[in-house]
Amino acid sequence: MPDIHSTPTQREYDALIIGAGFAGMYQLLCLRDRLGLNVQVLEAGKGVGGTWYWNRYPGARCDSESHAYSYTFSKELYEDWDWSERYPEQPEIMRYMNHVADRFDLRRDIQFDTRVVGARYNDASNRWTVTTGAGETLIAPFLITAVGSLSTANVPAIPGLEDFAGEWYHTGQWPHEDVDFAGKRVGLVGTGSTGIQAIPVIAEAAAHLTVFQRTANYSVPAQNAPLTAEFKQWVKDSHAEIRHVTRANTNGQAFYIEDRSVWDVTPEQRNALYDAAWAKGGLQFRGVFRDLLFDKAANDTASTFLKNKIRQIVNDSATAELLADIDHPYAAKRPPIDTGYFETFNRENVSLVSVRATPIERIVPAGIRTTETEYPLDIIVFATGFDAMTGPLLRLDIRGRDGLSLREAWATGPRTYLGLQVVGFPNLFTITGPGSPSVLTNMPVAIEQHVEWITDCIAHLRTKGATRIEPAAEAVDNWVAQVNTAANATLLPQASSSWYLGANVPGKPRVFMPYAGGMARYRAICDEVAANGYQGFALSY
Ligand code: N01
Repeated sequence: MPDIHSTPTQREYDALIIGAGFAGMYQLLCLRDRLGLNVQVLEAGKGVGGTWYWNRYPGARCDSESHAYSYTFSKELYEDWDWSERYPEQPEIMRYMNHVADRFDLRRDIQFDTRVVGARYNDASNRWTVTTGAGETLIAPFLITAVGSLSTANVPAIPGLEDFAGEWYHTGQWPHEDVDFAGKRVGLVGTGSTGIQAIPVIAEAAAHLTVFQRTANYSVPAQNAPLTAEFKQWVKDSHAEIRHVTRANTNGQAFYIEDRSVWDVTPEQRNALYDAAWAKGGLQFRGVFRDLLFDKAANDTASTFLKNKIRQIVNDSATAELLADIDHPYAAKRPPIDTGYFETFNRENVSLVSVRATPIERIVPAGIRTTETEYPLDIIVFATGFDAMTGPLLRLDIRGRDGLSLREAWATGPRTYLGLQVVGFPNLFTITGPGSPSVLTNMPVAIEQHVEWITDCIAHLRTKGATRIEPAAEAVDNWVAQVNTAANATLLPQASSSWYLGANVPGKPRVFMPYAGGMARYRAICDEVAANGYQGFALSY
């Protein structure tokens, strides 16, 4: 029975943050503990973790190395935490994030189980009103989205899904209970980083696994392993050095791209370098030569090496050819790394279907039907990625001045200044928003940079007595042009099916969304903008 004394709740804060992943947790800490603001975080999940809270599919593991995939803002936190493996598994990342939440007493200002369904800016009061799914309203002058770039699941609209008699899952909305694959015929759609992580693990558990591949993909072995005591000690002793490297390079990783061209070495030396990088494993493969992402002929040498590896590993030549039939330059799509991916296709219980050659026609109660045949299945796993970068923001139904919706403002693609702010949406900050390096980097590094910049900006506004910040239209035009120039200087736009371009979501504008000019350059631009009195932004008093 409803309480007759209850009134609609309307709570006021200095700042509201949406999301309690890496970004929201650190933003809370900065605004609350460093600036002394009254802050509320709203989080849809029942716990902290953000993207990692939902992405708990079999084999989920970070592709950045653990010593780089950490907060670095606190030396004590960095030195106290022990990662167990070279690449942390999802449960270990969740333990880390819960440890951070406890250590900094963050939970008391996070409201869990709360999905934001709308945010409106009121020009007269210069306040944001945020509405939750339960009908609460919260008000604050500053609204900060910390919703991640890869958090809106892309479930393909394949006809017949609702009729499927078995179970189906999307990797980005994985249930918290175990999914039992034993004795089951499983179909997995998608061979991006997620599918490539999940396929070997599901293949071990299932009676049979059918992989439905649309675009073949490169992959380099992760060479994951438990960390030795010696390495762990080195990490603890090297906080300053690791923090410096991750902040000084282009991709936020703990390694530099070699300052060496593909054409500086002989073909034999080149292959030896690729072999060594393959044996070492991981995303460093991209760093063997500086021109891999800029010179197509240079990239072809890496591409040929990697396709030959597939042919060496996979026994069945027809399957090997399907897997090696890759249509884009190496690393023009986010390069996956794996543990036994190509080897999995040598198992008796695994088969590969090219849905490029024989597209999926529909899902039927018994399984998946392609133009060629029907595949009987008990479970379908969609490893079909995300409505990346813009999806998590657009689903919040954000409306700025005069009711302008973000969806309208971005009808032809995202338009931001530095990936941080949007014209018509004063005092809204988008952590790792489109137009910032975000997904082209190691995310915690991009997050720390954005959070610290936003914190300094809000501190500056308060010191100066300014109440409102919004980018100038000209600054946005100029930044959008710089984002395009940076992308066009690379091979990245050549991967026509890439989610960087929004190509994986039907009807989404084809715009290269992240800033490809490198994390170090981007940081320098942001620092300069701030040093010049927030150049390109209009401050009102
Ligand atoms: O998603 P994806 P993901 N029918 O979009 C296919 C990060 N990540 O979840 O290429 C058939 O890359 C699609 O085919 P195509 C990482 O940044 C990080 O794998 O569109 N197939 C593709 O093969 C990564 O890049 C970690 O032709 C369909 C696949 O599904 C990002 O997340 C770990 C289809 C989707 O690949 C996204 O990776 C894992 C359809 N209708 C992921 N629709 C870390 O380590 C889509 N596909 C931190």
